[in-house]
Amino acid sequence: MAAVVFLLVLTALCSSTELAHAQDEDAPITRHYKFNIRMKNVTRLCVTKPIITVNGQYPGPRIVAREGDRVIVKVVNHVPNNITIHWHGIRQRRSGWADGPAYITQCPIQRGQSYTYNFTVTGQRGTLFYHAHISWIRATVHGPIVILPKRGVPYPFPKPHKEVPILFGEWWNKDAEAVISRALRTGGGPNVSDSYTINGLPGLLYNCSSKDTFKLRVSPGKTYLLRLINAALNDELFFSIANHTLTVVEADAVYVKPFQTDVLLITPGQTTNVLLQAKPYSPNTTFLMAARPYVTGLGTFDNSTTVGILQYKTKQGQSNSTSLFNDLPLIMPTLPALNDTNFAANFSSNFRSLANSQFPANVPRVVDRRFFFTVGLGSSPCPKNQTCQGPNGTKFSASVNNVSFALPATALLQAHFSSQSAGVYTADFPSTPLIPFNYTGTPPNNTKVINGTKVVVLRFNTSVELVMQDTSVLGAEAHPLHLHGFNFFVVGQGFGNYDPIKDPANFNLADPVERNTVSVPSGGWVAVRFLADNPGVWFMHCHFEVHLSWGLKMAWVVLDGPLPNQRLPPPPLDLPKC
Ligand SMILES: *[C@@H]1O[C@H](CO)[C@@H](O)[C@H](O)[C@H]1NC(C)=O
Ligand SMILES: *[C@@H]1O[C@H](CO)[C@@H](O)[C@H](O)[C@H]1NC(C)=O
Ligand SMILES: *[C@@H]1O[C@H](CO)[C@@H](O)[C@H](O)[C@H]1NC(C)=O
Ligand SMILES: *[C@@H]1O[C@H](CO)[C@@H](O)[C@H](O)[C@H]1NC(C)=O
Ligand SMILES: *[C@@H]1O[C@H](CO)[C@@H](O)[C@H](O)[C@H]1NC(C)=O
Ligand SMILES: *[C@@H]1O[C@H](CO)[C@@H](O)[C@H](O)[C@H]1NC(C)=O
Ligand SMILES: *[C@@H]1O[C@H](CO)[C@@H](O)[C@H](O)[C@H]1NC(C)=O
Ligand SMILES: *[C@@H]1O[C@H](CO)[C@@H](O)[C@H](O)[C@H]1NC(C)=O
Ligand SMILES: *[C@@H]1O[C@H](CO)[C@@H](O)[C@H](O)[C@H]1NC(C)=O
Ligand SMILES: *[C@@H]1O[C@H](CO)[C@@H](O)[C@H](O)[C@H]1NC(C)=O
Ligand SMILES: *[C@@H]1O[C@H](CO)[C@@H](O)[C@H](O)[C@H]1NC(C)=O
Ligand SMILES: *[C@@H]1O[C@H](CO)[C@@H](O)[C@H](O)[C@H]1NC(C)=O
Ligand SMILES: [Cu+2]
Repeated sequence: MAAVVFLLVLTALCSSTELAHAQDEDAPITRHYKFNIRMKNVTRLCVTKPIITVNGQYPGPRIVAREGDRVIVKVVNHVPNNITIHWHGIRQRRSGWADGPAYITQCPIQRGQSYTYNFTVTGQRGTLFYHAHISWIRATVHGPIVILPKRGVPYPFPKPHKEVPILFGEWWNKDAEAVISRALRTGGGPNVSDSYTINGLPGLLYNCSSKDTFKLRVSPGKTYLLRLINAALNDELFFSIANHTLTVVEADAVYVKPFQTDVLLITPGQTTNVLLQAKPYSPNTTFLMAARPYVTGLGTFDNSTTVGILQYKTKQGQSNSTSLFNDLPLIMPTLPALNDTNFAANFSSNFRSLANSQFPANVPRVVDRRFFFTVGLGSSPCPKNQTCQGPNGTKFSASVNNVSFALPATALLQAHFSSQSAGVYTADFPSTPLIPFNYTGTPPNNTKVINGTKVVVLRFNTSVELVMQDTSVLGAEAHPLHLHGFNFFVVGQGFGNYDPIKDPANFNLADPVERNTVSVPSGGWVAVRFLADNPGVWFMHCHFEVHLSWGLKMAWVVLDGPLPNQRLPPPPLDLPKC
């Protein structure tokens, strides 16, 4: 048993050494990967089930690139399910055809088909991840993207001894596709997951799981860069390592002003790089790292805790423990209460851009267009001949400005590119709520959402200010909103209803954090700015998969600019058809 885990760790260490020595060229290079999407039987919590994987691996293999490199990934689908892969956080400058969300930028790759994603990694460095972007298949189809700085360009923090991706995930004993399809049929909430995972392993607090525990072995005195990725479907997670303070240095592949913390909060869709400084000696102790959710919504949730082990090597490089963990005391970290919204607000306010000459914060100063979007849950009527398990016998729904987004039968980007939007989408997505109300107070009694495939059309280089306001229609709840194709600057956040007169005075336009996913606070709002300088169709959605399924999503269409290098090139020849 111990040997299995040991091997896993060895593999991780070997590949992180490779990171440092793999390439000798200075110029950007092209990196080729092949993803065979296939079924694999995997056992967790004593349940064996076939899951959809990349190359038989769960989590999937790591993609490594240097800033400036081109990445080419040929995806071959060997499973009955339709597949697409999204390179979460990659800017995809003028390569929207490679972004991946199903029916937004491409039709799915069907069984027996393949599609080659082709993009460059420009102006980003740090950690991102890839995941399937259709239905709930990302539950098992995801993996790290490691973006190293250009050769010869150091990190703006001490060089770590080793780099270790740490992916958080969510495991269902049942097939996750069956879980969401049942929920959509009945209108009720989906079954919650059976465990959280660290690098695919639930950890020793779950039944039948002690051998499936992630183990990180460190040498005294060394510094480690942990590349944290929240690939869970429906839960923000607190994370902490017992008796170790972590230094946050990067978020969503953008460096931040370093700050120290004992506990992190990371939403689905976010990535965070932290430095772990190992103690100068080898303590006679085994430390646990743990993650469990931060939850604000109504309803049931998976309140369990996943743990991994931090173990010190001795001077000789041996572990001071012959077996996995049983002969040294285990210390568990302390995590905030499951509903600690004050922690969430304070923690997120610590993130600041470096905003120096090498890494400036190019915050749009002048705003061309302002948008105010409500985000939250609602309900839609139960079909006449059915009984529904959503609120008061209705079906759960979720919306932006009361529009629950309906996926089209063909991809929006193709319709836009070929000027054939008629019958696919309409350009009348509301800029503000059609019926204003007290968003965080007692909701009006008609909360039924409308369905539609509506987009906002932006001219090239429009600078956008977007305020996203949580609603308490079905109870206040935090929502991690993710924008494709851009990073945005998080210029403000607060509780209650956004005040367009008073709140902008407090906006941070000097060093706001730049990221691709931000949590709209529970019962509050967040303001972001971005420059629409990337032509294409860009999805924006809640990164809670259940809310995405219920319609908390919309799309921005960014038109071509006047110059040749401001236009979206034509689609690749192998782009899948619907
Ligand atoms: C998974 O296991 C089942 C039962 O042993 C077997 O029938 C099936 O072929 C296996 N699937 C894969 C993908 O290995
Ligand atoms: C990737 O895209 C670049 C730029 O458009 C092109 O030159 C190259 O041939 C493409 N490679 C593949 C394998 O499609
Ligand atoms: C870990 O932290 C606890 C609580 O702060 C402290 O009592 C204990 O001595 C520490 N143990 C080690 C090995 O650092
Ligand atoms: C988690 O939820 C279960 C079932 O609702 C409950 O019995 C248990 O006390 C909860 N655990 C924690 C740590 O909140
Ligand atoms: C483990 O640590 C103890 C004291 O910390 C030391 O006496 C012992 O020799 C160590 N064992 C190994 C295998 O290094
Ligand atoms: C290390 O911990 C073990 C288990 O708690 C204990 O038996 C042993 O005496 C400790 N060694 C030292 C040097 O503290
Ligand atoms: C958090 O949960 C605790 C225990 O369930 C409860 O007493 C407290 O009121 C909750 N706090 C908030 C802010 O909801
Ligand atoms: C419910 O009604 C719809 C059309 O209104 C029909 O397509 C469907 O088959 C009916 N379902 C049942 C279970 O009767
Ligand atoms: C359900 O109906 C009851 C009584 O009509 C009402 O008080 C309650 O607010 C409703 N709940 C929701 C979630 O609509
Ligand atoms: C909105 O509702 C909240 C909570 O009930 C209340 O405190 C606030 O005064 C209301 N705001 C307005 C503008 O009515
Ligand atoms: C809904 O709101 C209207 C207007 O505020 C009110 O007249 C009506 O009684 C409400 N209906 C219910 C079921 O609460
Ligand atoms: C796969 O996608 C195609 C094209 O959109 C669609 O016609 C087909 O029904 C889908 N198949 C499955 C199994 O979802
Ligand atoms: Cu949400």
